[in-house]
Amino acid sequence: MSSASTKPILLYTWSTPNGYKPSILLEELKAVYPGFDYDWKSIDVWTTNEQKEPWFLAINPNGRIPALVDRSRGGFHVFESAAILYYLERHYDKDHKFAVDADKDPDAWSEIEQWVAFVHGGINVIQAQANYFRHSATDKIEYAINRYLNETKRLYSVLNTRLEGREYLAGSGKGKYTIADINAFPLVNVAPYSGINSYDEWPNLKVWLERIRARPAVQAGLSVPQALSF
Ligand SMILES: N[C@@H](CCC(=O)N[C@@H](CS)C(=O)NCC(=O)O)C(=O)O
Repeated sequence: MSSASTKPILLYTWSTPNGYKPSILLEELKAVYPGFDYDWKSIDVWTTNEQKEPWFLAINPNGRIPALVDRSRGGFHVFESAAILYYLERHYDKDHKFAVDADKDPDAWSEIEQWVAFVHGGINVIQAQANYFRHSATDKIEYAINRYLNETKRLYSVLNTRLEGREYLAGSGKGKYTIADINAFPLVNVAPYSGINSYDEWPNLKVWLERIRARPAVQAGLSVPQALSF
């Protein structure tokens, strides 16, 4: 990556579900808006702890990935994966390909916000705890492992119910592929790492997952900085 890059967005990321949310949307934007492109910088949050260095804390005071700098808007900083999706949508998706026009269709926009909030405040947090107690905690606390695993499953059931007769989480009719789906997909996609070995109890969610996985931009986004294997 050249320091003289003319690409508007510089994304700081790593191969995790939260990191993949913006890289998927950026790849989707690249696919539909000729000339749009972005740079990314890998922050290895597992081994380097670069995310806790002062230069990075100036971008994200929470010291976590993802975060971005918008060179075309005076170096404006954005952190929190869901906020990044909203930001990119507002400034780089002028035709509302991955959302709706909030002024023209405020209820459809509200639905997007609701499903983003449900995942950001729910699955994001709970599944992270499921992962922590399963993989990282030095004490294997059965109660905590089961509590967060079961709560993750309950939240998946809410998504599954929402997806009954629908293809996507928000939008009228069968729904429209939006940032609500992009925000949820990378988490559901790593369910096996969280101790969920089969999606069979959520048939609507399973089909939704496959539908989104099949998108070329999603596959491209899942390889920034690299594909996750576990
Ligand atoms: N709520 C934040 C969560 C970000 C987060 O937890 N990032 C993890 C990787 S998925 C991280 O940077 N961990 C390194 C650390 O905690 O130091 C978001 O949605 O952006």
